[in-house]
Amino acid sequence: MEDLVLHGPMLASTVEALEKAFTVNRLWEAGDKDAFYAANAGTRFAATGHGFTAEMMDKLPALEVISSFGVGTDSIDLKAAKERNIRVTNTPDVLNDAVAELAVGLMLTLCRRIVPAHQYIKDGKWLDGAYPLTGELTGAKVGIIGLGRIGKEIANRCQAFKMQVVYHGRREQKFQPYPYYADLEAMARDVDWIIAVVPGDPSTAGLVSESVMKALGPNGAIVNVGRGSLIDEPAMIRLLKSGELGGAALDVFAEEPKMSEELWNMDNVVLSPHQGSATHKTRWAMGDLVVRNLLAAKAGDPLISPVV
Ligand code: A2R
Repeated sequence: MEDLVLHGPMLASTVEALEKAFTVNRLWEAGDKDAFYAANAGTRFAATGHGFTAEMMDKLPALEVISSFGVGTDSIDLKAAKERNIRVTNTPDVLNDAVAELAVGLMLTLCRRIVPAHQYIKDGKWLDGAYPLTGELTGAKVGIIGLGRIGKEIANRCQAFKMQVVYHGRREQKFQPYPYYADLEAMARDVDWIIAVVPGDPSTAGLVSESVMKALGPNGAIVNVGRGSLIDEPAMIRLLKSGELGGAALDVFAEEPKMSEELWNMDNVVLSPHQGSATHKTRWAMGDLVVRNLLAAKAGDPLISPVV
């Protein structure tokens, strides 16, 4: 059977499917890494949910395809792959609904103060009086940064909540029904919520800057389901503390799983441990796409979802 390098652990269903077509060689389990790479010098295929460096590519000189689990490819050295004629695939679309529902869930949780209200009951405080009034999503304006595959699903769900949807990206999408802002700061000034869902790459690093968050202001809040690198995190923490930014609901962090512990105890913050696509159904579908890309590569058929 054809060999395959598996970088790190994957879902049991994915590994099971891989093992039907490949001899799966587990990199993370190898005690002697040099011996592992030497034994896989002729291996053409790899699967990963943990990125892929240029150094790894150099150690696998026959590599033709890396099939990556996830839509974001920021942990894979795409430039190095291109230079070495290695194709890379990802798992777009199958996770749109799961990420979109978490984005809206985080926004709702922050807006209606669901976490502190839950704690209020557990602390026995309801017996002494009603919980304070909260904000409401109905009629509020939300600006989506990145009206892509996931962004459009978020927009659909925000409309179901009777919100006004606008968006920012590098270019206007003429056939979308939502108003476009070329200037992110101008959008931030006009909206109550920002939801960020762009890829993590040099062009998006720090896109949600201190000035954007100041423009969003004390009555505004940011939701991030893209990558931690999109937000200037130290500035965000400062602004949340001073009240110059109203709130934040975050599924991703610059140095995750680490983050400033200051975020843990803020009442105007909701935290989630990178759960966007983390449902049984979606993770199964992502794994299935990882496998289907590799089967296509092995058969010499066109790749299903190539990135490069
Ligand atoms: O800029 P455009 O018109 O190409 O729109 C893309 C937008 N985008 C940006 N917006 C502003 N400044 C940038 N430098 C920039 N770079 C990209 O992000 C597009 O609307 C959106 C990305 O959409 P998709 O490529 O369809 O990605 P998808 O599947 O929605 O996933 C987005 C990200 C992943 O890369 C992961 O980091 C995370 O969400 O799960």
